[in-house]
Amino acid sequence: MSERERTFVMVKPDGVNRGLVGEVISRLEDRGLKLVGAKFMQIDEDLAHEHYGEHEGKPFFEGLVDFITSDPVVAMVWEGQDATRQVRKMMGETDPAESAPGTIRGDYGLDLGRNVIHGSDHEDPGANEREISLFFDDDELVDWEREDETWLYE
Ligand code: IDP
Ligand code: MG
Repeated sequence: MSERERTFVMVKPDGVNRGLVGEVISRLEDRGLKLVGAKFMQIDEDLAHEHYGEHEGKPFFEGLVDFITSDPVVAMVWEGQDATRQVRKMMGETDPAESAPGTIRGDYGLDLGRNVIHGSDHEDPGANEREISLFFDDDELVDWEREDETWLYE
């Protein structure tokens, strides 16, 4: 059985401007994931470079940094069984045009550069922990038990 773990999720500036923050949170909550940290913030240039460091040098990198720093985001940490992989499944593919209806990107996006949500890559070991610590101090994360947790897990 998969471990309960924490993953980093962010509603990007397009999602914030389009009023999709509540929708994203609702979907993750309804699935049974537990919110343990959240921050409404604007990302500065340095943080953008660190967060997207793996893409530095790629043709879309500067545009990506401009976009992600352009307006506020909602940075969050969600906890649950196999959380990183499950959130990625709920997000869809990187390109909304290739994302199945029913996924967040498949329901709310059309363009690769405006794909509403970020989630840690489950295929990149340690990406979740690395991204969480980039955006949150330990004392900004809350250990708590959801009232329905005993009904979510066997
Ligand atoms: P992911 O967000 O699904 O993990 P990554 O490959 O890590 O996808 O790329 C990070 C972000 O960079 C994407 O979510 C998207 O916003 C942007 N991006 C990736 N590839 C392209 C591209 O070819 N053109 C424009 N933007 C891109
Ligand atoms: Mg990625």
